[in-house]
Amino acid sequence: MKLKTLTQFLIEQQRLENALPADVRLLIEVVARACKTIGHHVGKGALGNVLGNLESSNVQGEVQKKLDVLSNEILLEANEWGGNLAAMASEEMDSVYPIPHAYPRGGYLLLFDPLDGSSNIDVNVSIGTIFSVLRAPTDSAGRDITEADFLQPGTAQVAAGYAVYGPQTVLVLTVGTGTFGFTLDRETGSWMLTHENIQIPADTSEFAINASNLRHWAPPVRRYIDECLAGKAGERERNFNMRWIASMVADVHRILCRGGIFLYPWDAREPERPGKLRLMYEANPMAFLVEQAGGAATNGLGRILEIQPGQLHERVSVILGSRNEVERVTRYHHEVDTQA
Ligand code: AHM
Ligand code: MG
Repeated sequence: MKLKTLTQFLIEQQRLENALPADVRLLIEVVARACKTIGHHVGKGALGNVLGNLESSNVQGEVQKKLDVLSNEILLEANEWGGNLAAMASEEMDSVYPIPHAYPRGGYLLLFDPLDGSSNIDVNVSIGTIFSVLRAPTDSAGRDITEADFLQPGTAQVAAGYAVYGPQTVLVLTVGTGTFGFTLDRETGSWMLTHENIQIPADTSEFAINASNLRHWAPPVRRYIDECLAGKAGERERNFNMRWIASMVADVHRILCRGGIFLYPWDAREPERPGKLRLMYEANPMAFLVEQAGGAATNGLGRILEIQPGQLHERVSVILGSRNEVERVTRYHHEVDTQA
């Protein structure tokens, strides 16, 4: 079987679908190349002296792993000189990273979580890179890019994707024409299209949630999971299975491959915080990929992609995956709202 390369796929998207400006195509290729480099370091593990923590912590007060910081540097260095970007933003940086004046400035903004699944880095469990591409606002030409320029809803994304560093290294991508997966051929170094037009089944009997937080969940989440756990004898009249990898990339990848629902909802541990996951470089790109694959993504009340961000590092409650299950949990939230 002759497989298409990522380059071929992107050129066809540009040519046939007229879906992709040339500079976005080049930008995606650069991100994909950076992911290959990150995957290479991840693969070396202890041999590359890349495991363990640094003394520093990031803007959200989380301990930084060596690989978090290295991955961030790899993405910045790969993307700063190409002329396609006006600025970047990352989970690992307090504020925006403008393109240095030494390089030409382009019309796009890149956001990323350089290495998602931090708690799995040192234990050889799948981790990944998540990214999102936005247009720089037209009125930003000729002035410095600010954080406010990034605060666009997920519906404005031009492209989004993730790379998962697991038994295989896989890149999953959308430019708004469906969701496509590419496996890295480790011998030739090429990304090959192996998952064409991914579709998430609308129904599922598999859920993913960190059940250790059960006592802190809101009633609609508790109700949904209780009903799943009741199995065949309960309201749902079927048995459910549970998976929790604690790397969103790996959990979402499984859902894209075989369906399922992923929940990282608001909980009462830190009630003022809307959730753990970050809207702009975790939830939005994943929601775009999932919707493009026929799934759904909400914060319990509405579409994640329609949320107007107020801050770069804003957090959000996340419920995504198989459409009918996501709609059910969302309905449970609305029922509580209308009863209140
Ligand atoms: P990170 O960006 O610091 O790695 O945190 C995000 C990760 C997600 O990949 C994953 O779904 C979640 O945190 C797991 O959280 P928990 O350890 O609470 O189960
Ligand atoms: Mg993350």
